[in-house]
Amino acid sequence: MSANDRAPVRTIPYQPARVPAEHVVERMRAQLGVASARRTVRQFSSAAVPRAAIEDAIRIAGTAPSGAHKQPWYFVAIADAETKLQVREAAEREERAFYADRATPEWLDALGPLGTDFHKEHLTTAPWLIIVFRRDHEQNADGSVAKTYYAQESVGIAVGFLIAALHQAGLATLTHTPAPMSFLRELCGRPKSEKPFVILPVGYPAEDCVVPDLARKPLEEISEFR
Ligand code: IYR
Repeated sequence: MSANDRAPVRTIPYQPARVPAEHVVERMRAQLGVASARRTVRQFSSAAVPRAAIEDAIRIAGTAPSGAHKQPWYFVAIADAETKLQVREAAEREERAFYADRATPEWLDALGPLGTDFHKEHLTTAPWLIIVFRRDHEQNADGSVAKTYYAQESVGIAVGFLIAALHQAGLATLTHTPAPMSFLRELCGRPKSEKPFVILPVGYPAEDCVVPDLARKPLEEISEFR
């Protein structure tokens, strides 16, 4: 079937309440305050976080825009202690090799000030691990294969939504990408058509949590207006 033969999508009205311009400015300033307070955390409390909150966070991630509306993401949320330990052991195996051999001297130099190493305690301490997969294609109901488009970009945006939602609800995350991550596919029983994208440990920061005293680039350095 060619694109021309397909019925156009049904449309529905979209008229959200209009926010006056001065309120847009105020609201954005308030959001800047919230976003600026977010920090990536490496020390998590083991205090429980209700599953309902994680479910809604994933629903929020699932509202992200995606190429051809293919929604090329899949989330595996893990609270089970034994499974978290398996993820940790496998991740630490990869990370040990990364720090010992795989990382270039330049990369190790860039990571030096952050003080990271192969120990990944957060993978067992955080009450939840959300493992995000990128779907490169999907099976249609009739068994045929449907490609996804801009999957990398789409999943990146969805993870942005997810991190922001978790933060706004009072939870902390760490964007963790052990390399390679293919062990996550086997561990989570996901198909070859899905590629692990990131692990997000989720929970409250530990009581004694500290973060590096880093500054964010100012507006002038990250943008220009014409
Ligand atoms: N994946 C490793 C290394 C690492 C890489 C980057 I780029 C970081 O910003 C932080 C860590 C690890 O998690 O330790």
